[in-house]
Amino acid sequence: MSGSSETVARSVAERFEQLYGAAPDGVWAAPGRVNLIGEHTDYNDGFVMPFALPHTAVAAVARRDDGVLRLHSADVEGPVVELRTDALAPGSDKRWTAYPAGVLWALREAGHAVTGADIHLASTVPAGAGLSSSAALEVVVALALNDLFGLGLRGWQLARLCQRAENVYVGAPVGIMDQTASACCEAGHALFLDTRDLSQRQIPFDLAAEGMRLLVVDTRVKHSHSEGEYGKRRAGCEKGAALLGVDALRDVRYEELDAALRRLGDEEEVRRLVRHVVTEDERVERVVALLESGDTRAIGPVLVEGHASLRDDFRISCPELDLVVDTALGAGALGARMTGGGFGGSAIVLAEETDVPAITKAVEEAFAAAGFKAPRVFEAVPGAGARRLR
Ligand code: GAF
Repeated sequence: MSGSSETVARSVAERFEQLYGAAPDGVWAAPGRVNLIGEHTDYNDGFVMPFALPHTAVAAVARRDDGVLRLHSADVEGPVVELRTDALAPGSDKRWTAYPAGVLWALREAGHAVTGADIHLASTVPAGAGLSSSAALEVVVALALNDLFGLGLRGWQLARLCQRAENVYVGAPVGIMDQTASACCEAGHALFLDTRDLSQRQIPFDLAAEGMRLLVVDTRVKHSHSEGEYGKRRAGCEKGAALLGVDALRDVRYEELDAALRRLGDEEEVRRLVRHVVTEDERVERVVALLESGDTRAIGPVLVEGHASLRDDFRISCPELDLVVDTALGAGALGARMTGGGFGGSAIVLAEETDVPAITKAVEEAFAAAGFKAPRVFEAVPGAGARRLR
């Protein structure tokens, strides 16, 4: 699926009509995201700074009023799946359909009279690459249902419901960053988000105007949040907050970090998790300040610090991600780090435009020499958040 959004909307609508025998009521799109900085801070009530990718999940949708939900995806083999809205139950579905069905369940559970839908989905967000393909699916369905049933919910409210769908219906203990990024990002900007109250600031982020580029390197090592490691990190952070007597690690001030770590005594693993989260929140604030003062190149070393913290303290990197970062820096990148949940997925590289070919070549050669699968490298320009296409 590629082309202008009008072409994409038309082809997704045509496929809908073939599947369901009538035109959809509309077509919507929601993007995947890259996180510039602020990793594993969102479930600690902290700060994040994602931006939207041009890659989107697109949904053609028609409203139904008979309690039936029909789902089809261009990206998964198989026929239309038919479910009853009143039979949707958390944990009952282990397929891709749990994401869109979970959104409908969450809306109904929150008291919204959503009485069914026919949905056809198609996505260009790479799956399992740490670029929020699941959140894009959730948000596009939430936005479509919001419009078709006249719910009047704002982007951040849809994000909360999508997070609930993923936490409870799908069973993945994710934070709120990805859904909010998909729902609320704006083209040409990164989103500075306080995940405690979802207050936000759009920060202009136009690297091309300053002769720089941001590359995404998908290592093609697949990751999944429903597997245990993400949940273990989250539980460790919650334990740290409880031991320190705060609601969330966001409440541990950076200036008081050393004292807090001393209070954790011999809880070595918890100390490492706490140190990552508290220093990462500080790094987000530093990046915001640098971008707002026009010192964009200076964010490079902050990204590198973030990677080291995720690798050494949070321990969620992997050899492929480390190789991207080390190779890119060796080939002249301004900064680089893993992005997203970790254990695979993607890294980002900040570079002078003129250095991009040499860095890309160096990374590809390093992967080949290490015997790793060839990575997928592309440039990321901040795109628009979720929207109606037609
Ligand atoms: C994943 C989760 F879905 C997010 O909520 C966030 O925790 C991220 O990992 C790490 O920053 O993308």
